[in-house]
Amino acid sequence: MRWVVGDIQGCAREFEKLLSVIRFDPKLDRLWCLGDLINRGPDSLATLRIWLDIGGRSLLGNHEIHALLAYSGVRPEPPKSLRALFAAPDVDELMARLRACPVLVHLPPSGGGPGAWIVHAGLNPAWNDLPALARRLNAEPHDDAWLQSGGVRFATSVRCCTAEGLPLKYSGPPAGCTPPYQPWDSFYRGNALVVHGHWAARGFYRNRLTMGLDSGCVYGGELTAWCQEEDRLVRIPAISG
Ligand SMILES: [Mn+2]
Repeated sequence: MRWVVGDIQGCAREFEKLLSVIRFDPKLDRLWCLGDLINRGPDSLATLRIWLDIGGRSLLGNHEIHALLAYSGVRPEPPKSLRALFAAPDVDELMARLRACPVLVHLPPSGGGPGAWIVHAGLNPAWNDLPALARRLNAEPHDDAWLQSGGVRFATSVRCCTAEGLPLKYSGPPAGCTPPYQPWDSFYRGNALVVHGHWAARGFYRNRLTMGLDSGCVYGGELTAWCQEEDRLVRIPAISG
């Protein structure tokens, strides 16, 4: 099975619980995280260790970008919740793994389940040729300039934007996006399913062609995973304490 998992944000215990509930088998199954594996939550380092252990893959999220820029000194202070990660003996290797993550990926249809594009936050209304964009963005050198470039920033941070693709700095629920701003997905004119994370205040939702899997585990919500073959959801409540 191929599983797509929403924002974990250092919630290692819920991640472990999810893997056990879905009986994840690294020999048979594949796991794609939507980005924001780390930061904010209780244990970013353990989350990365589990992720690597099971051969997981991930998209780049805005929290990975933030961590990578802090690690290379572009941003002055590492966030507090990343101190254990930055102090790990193999931090160079862990950061290299995060830096290698792609921004936009197509999952071909599998076992009767629909194909899907996956991206951390969303798509710009101006992006018409997703295969060409994905090839170009993912193939560019993943240096600090790339992490801060327009396309990467948009795909990893948008929630609301204008029809022309001008993003609004906003993290509240969709109803708070007032014209000319709208949730980015209301401008999506493609015909393939797009699965994304990043919008905890929106929570899990599914429309005809877009689905959001960030159900705010780090805020006491749930960790949500989607099984592509069976087009099925599994939701793990946040573990308190
Ligand atoms: Mn995010």
